[in-house]
Amino acid sequence: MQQAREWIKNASKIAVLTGAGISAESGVPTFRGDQGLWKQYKPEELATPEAFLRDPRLVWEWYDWRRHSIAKALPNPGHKALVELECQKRYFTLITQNVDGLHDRAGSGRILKLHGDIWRLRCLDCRADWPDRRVPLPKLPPHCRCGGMARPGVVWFGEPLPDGMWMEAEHAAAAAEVLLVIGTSAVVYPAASLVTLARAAKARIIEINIEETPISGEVDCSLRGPSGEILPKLVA
Ligand code: BJW
Ligand code: ZN
Repeated sequence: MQQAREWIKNASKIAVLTGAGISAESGVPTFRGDQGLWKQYKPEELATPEAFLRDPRLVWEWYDWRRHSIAKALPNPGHKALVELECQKRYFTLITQNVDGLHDRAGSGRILKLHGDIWRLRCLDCRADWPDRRVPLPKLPPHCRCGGMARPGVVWFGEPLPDGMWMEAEHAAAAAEVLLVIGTSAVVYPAASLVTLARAAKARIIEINIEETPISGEVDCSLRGPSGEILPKLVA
């Protein structure tokens, strides 16, 4: 912990990669693990473009339910510690796999949302993209002004990440002196490859997770525990 604090204190360029675990203490379920969403729901039935085309209403019911539970959640001390860190550093990039919007609500500035945003909708016909925070949505599936069907503004398996965002994330990871990897199982690509990229560029890598992950063996420091407790201590 002391060593990690020193690395963070002395670095001017920091990149952070977060995953579902950072929102776990806000009451938002993670995907994998015993309490994870994928225990109850199969990814290929809900989080792929094929699943959506097969049964848009079913997929929308799942997202509407998740929007409902996320709307009640509040940012936790882990999200807030990252806002504090952003204020301290000249070069700071927050890269998240999360779609829940809790980093925004905590007050983080620029956020690279690799997997999109559950609070945005996108038209399948005209490609319009707009925010919609209504919970529940009045009609499922929701529609665009043009009459086309809308989909959640998230990235499903097999889909590319939002235009340009991946390049920015790669650039930040390669330029960082320290990469913090928080609350992610690090099994979803290309997000997980940022760790390898930062490592090749000689960044110090600090992992915060309650469990061991596939990257635990290749990081410089693996802090085992809840991010809502560890991050405030690391940043203070
Ligand atoms: C705590 C904690 C606490 C708990 N404190 N910690 C290379 C190799 C192999 C496969 C691929 C590859 N490249 C691409 C692929 C395919 C695929 C992929 O990665 N598959 C693997 C799973 C096998 N990737 C893709 O398809 C991606 N697209 C792509 O590559 O496109 C290429 C392309 C280019 C051009 C044209 C076409 C295509 C897209 C991936 C999209 C992922 N989408 C999801 C759903 C988002 C929408 C939604 O929310 O519904 O994103 S899947 C899901 O997993 C979600 C998450 O962001 C993502 C990662 O999960 P995360 O955040 O790591 O959560 P968990 O639950 O796994 O882990 C939580 C962790 O927290 C655990 O470790 C806990 O221990 C910990 N924790 N409490 C600290 N309090
Ligand atoms: Zn439209």
